[in-house]
Amino acid sequence: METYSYFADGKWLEPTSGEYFDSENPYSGEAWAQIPRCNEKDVDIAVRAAFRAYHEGPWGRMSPSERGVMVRRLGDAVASHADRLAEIETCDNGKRRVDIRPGLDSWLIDSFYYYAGMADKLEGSVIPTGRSEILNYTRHEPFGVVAAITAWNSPLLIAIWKLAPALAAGNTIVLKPSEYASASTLELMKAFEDADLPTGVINTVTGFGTEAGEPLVTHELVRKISFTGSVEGGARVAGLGAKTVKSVTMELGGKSPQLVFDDARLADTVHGVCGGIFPPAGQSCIAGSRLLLQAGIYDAFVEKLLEVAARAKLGDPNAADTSIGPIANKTHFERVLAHIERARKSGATLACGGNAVNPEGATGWFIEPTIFTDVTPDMPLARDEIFGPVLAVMRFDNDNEALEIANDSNFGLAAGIWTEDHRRALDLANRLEAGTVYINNYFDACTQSPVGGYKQSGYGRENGWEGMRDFLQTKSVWLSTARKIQAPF
Ligand code: TXE
Repeated sequence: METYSYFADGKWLEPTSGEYFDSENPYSGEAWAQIPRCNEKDVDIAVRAAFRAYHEGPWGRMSPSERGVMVRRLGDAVASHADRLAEIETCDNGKRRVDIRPGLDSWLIDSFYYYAGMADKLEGSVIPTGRSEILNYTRHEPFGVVAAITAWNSPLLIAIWKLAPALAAGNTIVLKPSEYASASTLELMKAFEDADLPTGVINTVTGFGTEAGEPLVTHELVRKISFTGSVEGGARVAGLGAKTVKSVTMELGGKSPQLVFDDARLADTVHGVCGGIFPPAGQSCIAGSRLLLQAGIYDAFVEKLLEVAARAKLGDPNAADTSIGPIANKTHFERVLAHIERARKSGATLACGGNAVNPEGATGWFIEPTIFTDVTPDMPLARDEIFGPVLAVMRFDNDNEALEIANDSNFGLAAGIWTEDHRRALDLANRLEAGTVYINNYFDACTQSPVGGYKQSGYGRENGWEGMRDFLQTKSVWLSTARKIQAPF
């Protein structure tokens, strides 16, 4: 059994409570590691270390270019530790190795290189005030200590999408991964030791939302909160942060619609729709979990969909030929099964799946790819985020009806449009209430392109310039060259 420590002030520390909690491998269902159960005392150690690093250490005095070099070195460190990081993340949350490696070999490293390059390009502007004796200019400045809280479905990706811009902007950080998948983030801290960052610039505490997360987001020295998680968790954290008026970025859940029109390329679209939800076992905030089919192609599309879903091979997330891995943790496994049970009684038709299974003798938490047809927009199945391998299929007749169903949701994270009519596609892309809209593709992302939600899917953005802007605050400086100030009265 591997036993981890938490990382703060440049040191590996034991939790002040002396307590640890188990981390389970979802493929076997067995505990494989012990994780520190941090509390407010540990959080205070980490936050004060980050505060010192920002206000007293070399980090705050570094030039943007020097900081850029450091951030770039973090990317190099990830590249050289990619094997171990991927192994631990798959072990900790069951994410398929084939879904983790591409990021650790390229686009997650690009996050560090992209923002490292942006560190010395955060130009302010000179404002034309029209007053000859005034020089007014703006500066973009870091917040100071950032609290970054991540979810269990993609710990490394979510952490890196926060770390790279926040550090390049000049902030220091205290990370708290989900209690369901903390180990890969701690391994990331080990990898970062190669980069030789000043002490206290990056710190990681582990533990539960209430015991470690709340002391972190309410700490007086924390200035910025970047949260990825559920709507409930996000609303709670935003409320707590508001008490001390902290700036907050929220990446929350989704119930993203896929709109398929009768002129769509059938086989490709079925692949795109299946690929938009089943490979991560639905455990992605942008999973396309609502399928809206135009009446004319409904039956043919569902038939093809069931054929493809039936081909899915559930199994070891380390194996290259595994189509769908396990559900990341037992709590969520039971949550998804409960959603399926409710849906069975909702009047929708269970077209395939719906069961917990043990592929190849695996003893962990597996659920078959599940498709419900004859779903109506008022059913919980069409409204609630299940965050599992469950697709809700609905029917529509025309563009306006499709749009109405698609936007009839509290969520607004992503949407997919499948049609050969580019005018229709662009028109709908403008009218869909979602932070990301895909046309004849789904699920892609890159460091340069902002992601984030509309409505209860959150606010603020990650990636792109928008992702950097959220870790900066703007200052306006007024310099007067006037030789005399008039008497006020
Ligand atoms: O969320 P939770 P989960 C969403 C996804 C799903 C959820 C799953 O849609 O709904 O996340 O993640 C900490 N004070 N996304 O169940 O419970 C908790 O410890 C402080 C969206 O983990 O909200 C964990 O670290 N912290 C996403 C984190 O919050 C608290 C991508 C998330 O936990 C806390 C991935 C509290 N009161 C998943 N309560 C996207 N949009 O990008 C919990 N936490």
